[in-house]
Amino acid sequence: MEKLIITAAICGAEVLKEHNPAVPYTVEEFVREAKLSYEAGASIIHLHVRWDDGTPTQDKGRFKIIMDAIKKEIPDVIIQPSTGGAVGMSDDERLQPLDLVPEMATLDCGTLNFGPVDIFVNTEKTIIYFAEKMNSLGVKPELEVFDKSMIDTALRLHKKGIIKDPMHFDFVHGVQGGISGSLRDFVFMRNSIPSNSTYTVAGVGRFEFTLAMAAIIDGGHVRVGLEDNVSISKGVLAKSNGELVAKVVRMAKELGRDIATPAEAREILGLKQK
Ligand code: KMH
Ligand code: ZN
Repeated sequence: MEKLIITAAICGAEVLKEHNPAVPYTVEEFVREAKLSYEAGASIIHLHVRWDDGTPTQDKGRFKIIMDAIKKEIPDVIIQPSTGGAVGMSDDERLQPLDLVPEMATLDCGTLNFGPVDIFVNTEKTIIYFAEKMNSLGVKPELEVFDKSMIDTALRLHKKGIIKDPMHFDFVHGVQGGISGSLRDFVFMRNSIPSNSTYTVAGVGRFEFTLAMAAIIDGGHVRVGLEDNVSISKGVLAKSNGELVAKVVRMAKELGRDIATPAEAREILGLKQK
C-alpha cells in the first residue's frame, strides 16, 4: 500500500489558546508546532496564521514571515496555506498567500453552515476564481469538501477543465453544518471520488482518530492537528500538534503502513521535487 501522508493542521482560524494553550499565535510558536509535527512524522503543514494576539489573518506579509521561519528550520516540509481563512473574510483577502506561490493550497468547494451562527461562503464563482488563480501559478489545490455535494461541484469543474488531474481531496467530517463523522458517511465520500485521485481525511473533534484509522486501513491519507481537534484522548488535551501526529504514526505502524517523507508525499501527490 502507498505510504501514508500525514498533514498537520497546526492552528486553524477558530481554535484559541483558551481551548488548548499549544495553539500557536507568535512566529516562534508556529515554528515550534510545525517542527514538532514534522519530527513526529508529518510531511505537510496546513497553515493558517495569526497575529501575536491570536487574531486570524490572511495577510501575505505575515504568511511570508511564518513560512520563511518554518522553512528555515525544516526546509523540505510541504507548506499548504489555507485560502479558506476565517468566516467573513473577502475572496481577495483569503487569496493573499497564493502570491507567495506555495506548492499547495486549500480550495474550499462549497458553502456550508459553520457552527451555530456562521456561514462559510464559497459560491461557485469564488471556487472558479480561486481555482483559476491556482492554475495560473502552478499551485496544487487540496480540494476541501465538507459534504458530498462539494465533491459533485469539484467533479463538475474538473469536467470543464477548471480543476485539473490528479485531484487530491480533503474530506472534512464533523463540522457542525457539514457531513457527519460516521464510518458510513466516510465510505460514501471515499466511494464518490475518481479512482485516480487521492484523499486525506480530517475528522473534527472525536472523529479525528476514528477516521484516521479508517483512512489508514483504506489506503487514504490523514490530517490531524489542533485546527480540528484539541484532545489526545477523551478529556485530555494534546500537549502539542506533534503529539497528535505521533498517535497517528503509532496507529499506522500497528497496521503495517509506512509513513511518507515529504519527498515521498511530493511523489504521491504529483508535486515537483525540491
Ligand atoms: N476556517 C474555516 C472557515 C481551509 O483552510 O481552507 C475554513 C477552513 C478551510 O479552515
Ligand atoms: Zn484550514
